Amino acid sequence: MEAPVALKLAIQKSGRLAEASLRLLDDCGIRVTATGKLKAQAAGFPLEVLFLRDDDIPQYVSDGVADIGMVGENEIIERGKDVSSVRPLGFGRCRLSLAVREHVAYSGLGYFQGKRIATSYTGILERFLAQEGLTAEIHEISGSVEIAPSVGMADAIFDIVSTGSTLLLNGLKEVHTVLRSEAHLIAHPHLGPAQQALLEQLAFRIDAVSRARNSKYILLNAPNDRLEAIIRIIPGVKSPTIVPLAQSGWSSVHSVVSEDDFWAVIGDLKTAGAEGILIVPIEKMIG
Ligand code: PRT
Ligand code: ZN
Repeated sequence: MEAPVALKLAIQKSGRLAEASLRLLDDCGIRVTATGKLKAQAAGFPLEVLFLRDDDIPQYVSDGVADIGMVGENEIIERGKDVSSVRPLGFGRCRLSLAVREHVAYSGLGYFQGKRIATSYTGILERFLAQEGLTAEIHEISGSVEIAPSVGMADAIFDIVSTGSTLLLNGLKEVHTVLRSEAHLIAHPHLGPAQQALLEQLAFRIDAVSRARNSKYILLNAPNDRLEAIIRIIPGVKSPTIVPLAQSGWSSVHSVVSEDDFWAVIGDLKTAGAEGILIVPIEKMIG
């Protein structure tokens, strides 16, 4: 008998994307027990999970050893492998930036002409310098790039920055952002029909989770003569639900607000006369 088809997903074994990748699967109803082994069979979806170094994920997916993967855009672009991006995943956000020693009087990208720059992202840096018409000496190092200037190995670094505290601790300042990155779901460019169908089911679940993560359910009470103003502030997915309260002349309004403009919306609602505002997380949100 033929083995049932399972989609092979590559995720980071350990590191900054590992936990968030497993949490996303879990929110999609897919349970994976990370046993420290190379592979695991998931429950809740026909999925086989491969645990790899993030650097290797684009290669495994482009070779078809894995059908799909979760990996940072920085690695996808740096590796230059033939993979298609299916979705941004909303975690692992960072930027790839140029940084110089803090006392340098930096006046623009011309500073880097002829300088020594340490990085693990030689491909992205080379392309960026060429595009800016600059020539610099690129020193490839695989870890602790931020110490290169203080040990005299480089004048500047090109590295991943998130909060900026690593730069600060090493006496460096960020002067130019080259790329903003987040984790993406990637796929082998020529999946078979069974794999493609499974990928679509998985992407559907991921969309429902992403939408829910970016939204909050909001409930509030308001006098009926304020309802029009309030509905203008929280139009909802289709339109808000309005339920009369036991107290005459008052209603309860239910709607959905986006995480991004959440605090601004709350302020506007209070000004418009809303009371008893309740904010509730949404578990899943289907299109
Ligand atoms: O072992 P493996 O090769 O799998 O892991 P890794 O050590 O290469 O990667 P890892 O786990 O550090 O990062 C995996 C991915 O997370 C990266 O490719 C990025 O897409 C993303 N990401 C998000 C980050 C950061 N934020 C981040 N802050 N990757 C690295 N950093 C490092 C950065 O290199 C620097 O040393 O954190 C430091 C800077 O952080 P701040 O907050 O001090 O600015
Ligand atoms: Zn890595």
